[in-house]
Amino acid sequence: MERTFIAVKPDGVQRGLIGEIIKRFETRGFRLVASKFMKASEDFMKTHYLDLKDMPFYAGLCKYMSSGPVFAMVWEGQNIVKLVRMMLGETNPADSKPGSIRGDLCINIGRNIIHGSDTLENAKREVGLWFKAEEFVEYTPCTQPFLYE
Ligand code: IDP
Ligand code: MG
Repeated sequence: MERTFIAVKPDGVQRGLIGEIIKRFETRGFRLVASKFMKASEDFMKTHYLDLKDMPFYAGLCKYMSSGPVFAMVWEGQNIVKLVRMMLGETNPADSKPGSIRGDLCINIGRNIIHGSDTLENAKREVGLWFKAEEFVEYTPCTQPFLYE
């Protein structure tokens, strides 16, 4: 089992898309293990996006991501990092296929409504950055034998 970090960005929250986004991961069969509604600081977002520090959009991205609330989540499932990235679509919604979250719900690269970790290594780093150990809820979902052989 893998875990990945997913966040509905401030534009997704403002547009009332938290429910629609959660629904897609729930119906896929993934298991929610932690979540919180919060406003991140600009410094926190600079740490989160440190890999992109040399990009021209870095400052604007971090300012935007800290401008309003985000809905932060950790989800669990087999091969989840890769599968969630496929469900997100491309970074640019204009290149995202219909059926993907970005391909169905947004238009512009700077307002692409959702974040999802891109590699298992980054997922571990991001989960640890956003959540403390006591914020994880342990439970056994009754669906496990019907989702996994
Ligand atoms: P990802 O979110 O698909 O992993 P990254 O390359 O990690 O894409 O970029 C992080 C975020 O930075 C994107 O989701 C998007 O919000 C923003 N971003 C990426 N490229 C551009 C750009 O060319 N202009 C404006 N914002 C961008
Ligand atoms: Mg990324």
